[in-house]
Amino acid sequence: MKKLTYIFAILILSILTISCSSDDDNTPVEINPVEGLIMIYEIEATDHTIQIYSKKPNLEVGYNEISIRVKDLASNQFVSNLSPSWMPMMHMETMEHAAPHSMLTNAEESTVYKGHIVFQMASNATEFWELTLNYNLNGVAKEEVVNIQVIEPIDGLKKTQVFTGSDNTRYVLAYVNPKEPAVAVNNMQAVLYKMETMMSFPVVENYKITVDPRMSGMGNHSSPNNEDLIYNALTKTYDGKLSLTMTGYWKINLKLLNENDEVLKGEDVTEANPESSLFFEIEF
Ligand SMILES: [Cu+2]
Repeated sequence: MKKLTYIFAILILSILTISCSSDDDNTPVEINPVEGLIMIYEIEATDHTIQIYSKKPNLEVGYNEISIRVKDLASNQFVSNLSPSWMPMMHMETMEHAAPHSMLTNAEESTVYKGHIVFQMASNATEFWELTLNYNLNGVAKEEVVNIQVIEPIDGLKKTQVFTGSDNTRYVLAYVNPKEPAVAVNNMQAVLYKMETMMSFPVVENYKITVDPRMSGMGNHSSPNNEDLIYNALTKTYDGKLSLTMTGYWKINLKLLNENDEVLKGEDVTEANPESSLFFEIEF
C-alpha cells in the first residue's frame, strides 16, 4: 500500500511538471520594463538619449521614486552597463544645497536604473533644481545636467518634515508608504536622513519613530494595532504598521527617538496636547 502511494505521488508530480513546462514554452512573455511609469524628461545628447521616469506626472517636494534609462543611438538599444550616479542640487539666491537620495540600481530590470530623491523644497521663479547624472556609455564617462522642476504636493498634505532635533542635528523625514491607504492595518514606510552638511545627507540607522494616527475632525480618535517604525537595514527604510479604521483626513502624529530611546522631536497626544509637532497628513 505504501509503495502504491509512493508511485501515485511520483505520477502526480510528473504530470504537474509536464503541464508547468509546457505552459512556459507556449506563452512568450513580453514585459515593458517601464510599464506604469510616466516619462517626465527626455534629453537628447549627440549619440544617446536619456529618459527620466516617475510614477507621478511631476517631481514633488518629498519622496520621489525615479527611474532612468539611456538609449545608445548607434545600436538603438537601452544600455545595461551604465554604472550611473546622480546628484540633485538646488541653486538658491544665496546658497546651494543637495537633497537626500539613494543610489541608482538596476536589480529588477537591467536597462532601468531606479532610485529615490527626497526634495526638501519646491522650485520657484528665481531658485531652481538641477540633476547631474554621471554614467558610462561604451566605456566613455558622460555627464549630463538636467534642469528639473519640483512642485509642492498637489494634494497639499504634509508628508515631509525638515527639522532640528533636541540633539541639535538637522533631519529630513519623508513618508513613503502606503501610497494608497486603505481601511485596514497598512504597511507603513518612511525614510530618515541626517543633514551632515549642505551637500551630504546620510541615512540615519537604528532610530525609532512612534505612530499615533488621529482623526482631528472626529474627537481626535485614534486606532488600534499601530506599530512603531523600526529601521530595516535591507531597504534602509523605517517600517511599521498604520491602522486606519475609516476613510477621511488623518494626522499621523510621530515621535523620533534615537537608539537610547531619547525623544529628539515630537510629543505624545493627550487631552491637553491634541497633536505632535512631528507628523504626516493623509486623506483618502
Ligand atoms: Cu533650497
